[in-house]
Amino acid sequence: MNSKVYSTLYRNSQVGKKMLAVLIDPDKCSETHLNKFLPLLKVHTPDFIFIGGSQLKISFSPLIDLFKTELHIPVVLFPGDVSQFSPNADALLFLSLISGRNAEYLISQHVNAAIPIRKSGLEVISTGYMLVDGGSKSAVEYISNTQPIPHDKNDIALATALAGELLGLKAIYLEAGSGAQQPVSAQMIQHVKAHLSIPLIVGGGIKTNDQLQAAYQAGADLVVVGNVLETEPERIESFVSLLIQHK
Ligand code: 1GP
Repeated sequence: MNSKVYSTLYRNSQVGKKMLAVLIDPDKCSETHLNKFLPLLKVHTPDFIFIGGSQLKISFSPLIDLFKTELHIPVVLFPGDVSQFSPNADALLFLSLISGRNAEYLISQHVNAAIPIRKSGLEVISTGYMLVDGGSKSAVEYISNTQPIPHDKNDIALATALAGELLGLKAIYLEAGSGAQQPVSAQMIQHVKAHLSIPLIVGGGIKTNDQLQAAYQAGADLVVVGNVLETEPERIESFVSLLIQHK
């Protein structure tokens, strides 16, 4: 099976080359925003575009095609549920919400999606998705009807991430929730990273260079930023400058 995106993710994580993904939520991506954001992304280009949202029901294949053609970087699906699938993407984060105990998001959606995904030939990156308390109730928490891991329970986070790795998942995503008041703490990232052998993705509530730097220094291999760039797209310039220092 095709593993181009994962090879990059894994190789970079092994040599400590940090990566940045910009999350695009098609529901919030107006034409006006795109006209401003795309030219900036062409100059200050992240490693990946992630595309997805919690409530998305519209077809977003044209948007995937646009990012692929304009930026020449991989576009990775970051789906809120099974309906958010497009064979046009380069890869799919096949997320299992391992911090929760709701079978729907642990395995059930996956059963429904498995056959079409396999038929599509799309690269699949099985990912342990871990929701961590970000200071306010997140859309993921509400929609998935699961409880996040408390912000300071680093051992629970570590045990959950390790269980994911031992089950054969290929990456772990520590998620404070889109627009979180506080990102995942540096202590939690550090604690998980110290014992994990697979790539560590971190996202949720990262709005400043200091927060991005803290996540990288604590051990995040790939950081995902979304919300802040919807309101302040020009911030991508300083994020990418910081990223370059970690390459
Ligand atoms: C959300 O981790 C991503 O799933 C990004 O979060 O939108 O808060 O940057 P933000």
